[in-house]
Amino acid sequence: MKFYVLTLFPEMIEQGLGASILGRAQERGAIAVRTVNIRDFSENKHGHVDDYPYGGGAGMVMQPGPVYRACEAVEAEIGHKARVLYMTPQGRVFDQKLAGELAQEEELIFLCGHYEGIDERVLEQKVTDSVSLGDYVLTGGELPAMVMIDCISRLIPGVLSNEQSAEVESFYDNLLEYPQYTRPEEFMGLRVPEVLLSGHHANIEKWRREQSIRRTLERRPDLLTGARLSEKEEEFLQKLREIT
Ligand code: 4G0
Repeated sequence: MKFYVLTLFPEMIEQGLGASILGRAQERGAIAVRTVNIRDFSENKHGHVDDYPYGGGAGMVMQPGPVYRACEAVEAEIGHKARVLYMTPQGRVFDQKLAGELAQEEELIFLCGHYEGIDERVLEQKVTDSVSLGDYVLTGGELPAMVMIDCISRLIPGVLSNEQSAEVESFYDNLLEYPQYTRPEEFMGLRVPEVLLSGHHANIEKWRREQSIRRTLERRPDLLTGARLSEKEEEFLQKLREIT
């Protein structure tokens, strides 16, 4: 997968995605991240890429020209159509399902806006998907783009090790993760649940599933409608619902 990021702050993207698992994935060639500085496509002698909003109002708006030319440059390099994702609070809310869909693409182009947004006309011309991370406003689209690239990358073969890959499954069940424990066996008087020390793998598996169900009911009951539970697990959930 090749990610292109159109931004006024390429260092932010390079720094953010250059460390840890995604940094190593780039070194291995499992993913590639190419930043494109929108400012390089300014035709203004000062390198300006923003101006006052027509009709008045607070803040500045990114001009269409530099964004259009930056996008054309990337499209020319790719040589075929690619999805252009615009990070905006007004977009479709990003989730694991959309991540899975986007992970099937060969290239993705991320457009990061700043100021009060980008001139609507270039968005009409170039954006295929407006995407939001949630109902809050940030200073720019860079952090949302990095979140999405992280989430999509871990679905791409060769990014996670085999050991890490097992965890990819968890969210697909629509259940939250069970609690984890490591040494010491007792911390501030709190013991690790006895079943985890038993070595009885079937019991451990059952306990973990039940913890996941309990936790999802308590914290994210909305997820449970999409969870695939066995008959026994449905009974367990019914019991929990009777108590609370
Ligand atoms: C476009 C995305 C970009 C328009 C971007 C702001 C939050 C998200 C930006 C605006 C962002 C998100 C209209 C404020 C940059 N903030 N929730 N900031 N407006 O995904």
